[in-house]
Amino acid sequence: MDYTQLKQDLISYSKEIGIDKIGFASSDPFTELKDRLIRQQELNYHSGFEEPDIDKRTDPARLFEKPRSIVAIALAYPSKMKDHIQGKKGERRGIFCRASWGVDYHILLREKLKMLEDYLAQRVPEVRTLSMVDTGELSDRAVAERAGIGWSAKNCAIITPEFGSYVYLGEMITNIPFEPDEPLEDQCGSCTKCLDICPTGALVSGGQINAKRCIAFLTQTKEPLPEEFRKKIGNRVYGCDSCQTICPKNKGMDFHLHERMEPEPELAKPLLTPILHMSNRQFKETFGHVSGAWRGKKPIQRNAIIALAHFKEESALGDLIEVLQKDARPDIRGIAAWAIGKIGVEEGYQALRAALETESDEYACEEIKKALEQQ
Ligand code: B12
Ligand code: SF4
Ligand code: SF4
Repeated sequence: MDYTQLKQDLISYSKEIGIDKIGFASSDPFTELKDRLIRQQELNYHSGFEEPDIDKRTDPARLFEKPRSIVAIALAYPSKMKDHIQGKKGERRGIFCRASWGVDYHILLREKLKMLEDYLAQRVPEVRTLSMVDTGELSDRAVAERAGIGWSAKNCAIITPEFGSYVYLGEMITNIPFEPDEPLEDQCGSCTKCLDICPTGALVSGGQINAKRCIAFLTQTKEPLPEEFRKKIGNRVYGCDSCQTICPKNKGMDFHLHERMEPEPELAKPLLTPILHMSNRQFKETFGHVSGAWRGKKPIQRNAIIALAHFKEESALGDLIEVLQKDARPDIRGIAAWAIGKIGVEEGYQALRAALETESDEYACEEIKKALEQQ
């Protein structure tokens, strides 16, 4: 079998099916990454969302019998909305990060990888493949870096020269000995814009994140959000793009190459107040197809409450009071109390005083008391 020709044919096929960038890497263990992951865990800088078994994460041979190569792919996503909508007083809006615009990227990349798998199966009867996107064991970024898709930047992202960092990544382990591509040169140079802008100081040094301080992580937690982060979240209801939007390498990068990645403005920048009262079913029907829905409605509702406080949105006071009085979840009642305190009007304080009489949950009571102290 002429594997050089097969590689060229696979590259051509990938273009035909709308894969924006493809690269080839060896399937050797990721030893540098292993040390890095251990260190991140020791520092408690990891998110907890990633596969916990570091050996599996860093040795493809633990996942796949006799691997010979990894094929990495990238799909570029839009950074600007065509029909931009702006929130205003009385109609405040939240914002989902760009990686949650359009149809869930896991679905789109898995479809492309399946097409590559099928193509290889037609050409090489004995081929074996194992594909993954985000939720798999491997570090998608480490694979992409090794395969020459982009460089590993100070904001932690893989930045491609062609599409900036606005790319989703995925990969396929194979038993075919494809010739590996060369990694790219780091092009960050002396720039530190991403580190400087990060609202929470999560980028502790170039290429090193404390995920526990990253807003992208914090917007996805289901636990009560520590006070120090509430102001910093602003109106982000899911994810954070600040270290990417500031990046000079992303200047002018806005690609609309995949119809299903186009954001629906009403979902990407949703009205905040209606989110507060959504049932599970309504939430699923509205947001179920976007990647930002994977943690369910609770974190999004909590973030929507924080966003209303950020705007000091008086028109939402009645809705927040209703949450304070009726929501079954104590931490949601607690955050509503905090938001009512931030809006800071007498009607809100009255509701807080009344709630304190009836509230039985310790956390919610604490939040109500703290909110009342701000009077
Ligand atoms: C856990 C996770 C998170 C966590 C932690 C993020 C992080 N930086 O580690 C949280 C929830 C915070 C998060 C946020 C985001 N995420 Co995320 N996330 C992941 C996930 C599941 C695992 C990442 C991981 O293992 N991190 C651990 C670190 C230590 O390793 P790594 O970044 O994977 O690998 C690099 C480092 O190890 C570094 N490294 C290794 N050794 C050394 C040594 C030195 C000295 C240095 C400097 C660096 C270094 O090089 C590797 C290659 O870049 C991946 C999917 C996957 N399976 O890989 C998606 C993934 C990384 N996320 C992605 C995206 C889009 C995001 C967000 C942009 C979403 C958003 N807008 O809110 C933000 C970006 C935040 C940021 N600045 O990184 C994309 C990245 C695409 C790209 N172009 O890079 C991925 C690849 C998903 C995908 N398949 O497309 N994410
Ligand atoms: S995503 Fe936001 S919070 Fe996280 S590192 Fe980037 S700028 Fe900081
Ligand atoms: S902002 Fe500057 S340092 Fe940060 S990733 Fe972009 S080029 Fe690199």
